[in-house]
Amino acid sequence: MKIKKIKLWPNFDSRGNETLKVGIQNEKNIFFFANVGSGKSKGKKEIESKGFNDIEKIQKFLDSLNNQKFSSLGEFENKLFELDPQKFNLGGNVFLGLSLAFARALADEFGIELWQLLKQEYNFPFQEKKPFILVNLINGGVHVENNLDIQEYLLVVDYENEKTIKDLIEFYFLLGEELKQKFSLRILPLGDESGYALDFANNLEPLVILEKKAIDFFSKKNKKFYLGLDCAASTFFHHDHYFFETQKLNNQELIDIYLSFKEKVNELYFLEDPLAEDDIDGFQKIKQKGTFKIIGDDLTVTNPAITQKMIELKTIDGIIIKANQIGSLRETIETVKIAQKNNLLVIVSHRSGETEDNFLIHLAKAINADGLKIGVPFKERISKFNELVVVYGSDN
Ligand code: 2PG
Ligand code: MG
Repeated sequence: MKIKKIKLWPNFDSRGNETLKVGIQNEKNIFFFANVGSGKSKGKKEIESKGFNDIEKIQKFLDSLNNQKFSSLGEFENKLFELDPQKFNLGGNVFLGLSLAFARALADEFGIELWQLLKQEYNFPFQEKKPFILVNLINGGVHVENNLDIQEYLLVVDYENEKTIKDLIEFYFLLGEELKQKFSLRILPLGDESGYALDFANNLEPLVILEKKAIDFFSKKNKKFYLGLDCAASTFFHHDHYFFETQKLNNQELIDIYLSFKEKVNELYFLEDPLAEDDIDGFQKIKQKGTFKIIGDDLTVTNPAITQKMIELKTIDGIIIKANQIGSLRETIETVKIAQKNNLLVIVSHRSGETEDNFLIHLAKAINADGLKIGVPFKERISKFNELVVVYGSDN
């Protein structure tokens, strides 16, 4: 495909932060876009993003790609790596955005969907597999100013079709009504991912409320659910200690708290980043218990070399895939392949600062992901759920 022109636009994410929207124009003068969001609880080894101040410099840097022809996504990515091997000039957001916009243009030329193009390009087998979805119903941590140390309280259900989303919307509102009544509130504050973001008695209370409500709701529908937490524990880890509620804890004491949660909330199953990203010893201890599925996010930052190392160190059972953590499609796929080869659960995730770009649903389908973490089916997050119906099919 011949690139006529590349253009960047200053745009904004769901938190109002700067993003750079990438457009690649083909010979028919049609632009194909990508707009990569950003995180707030970031791993230390994530690739930097670029903002508005960098537009002019990047635009000049990219001019050398105008009027060039690339026969495949792989060839185009080779060129990007040749131009900017460390992504210092483009930043992870633009580097990734370029690959995505190019992939969309190429998919259009071939008359196929983005997920089909990615599947072919990176050689993933076709599977009739639908993911489980992790729905972030109650928000805490750095995503909101309430008193919860834990960042995300996740309900996990298998995606079947649009009825799953309808159920989740109903559940979201019923939970909201319950919280209003319980805490005598007329309106509920919402967090960065539009989950409920009020103060609770402690970090356990939201889990107890969620489990009770979910048992009531999903047993009537004959549907299995699990619960999960994204603890994002690096955010409450300072000077070798965890500052959790009013306590200063070592890793064993924090692990004991998670184990005590499990005793009270039986369906608690997934723990993402339960320990800080530098606390390898803590990750090894909790994984060894075998009580939870331990998922790496800040720990692994979608980096193939780090992921390989964390597998060897026996720290994780699964991995969060956020393409912008590493900033390229190629390395994201490398990470996925390492994870799949080692039988890890692969969960594709959004960022807390999202855009209208729904590429992650296509990425999930292309790589046969086990899970998808996309917030709540409400407000700015709904478009990811709607894309799920398009990409994974509906009943109609
Ligand atoms: C996470 C995410 C997404 P952020 O920690 O998993 O829910 O948050 O994008 O702020 O890193
Ligand atoms: Mg996380």
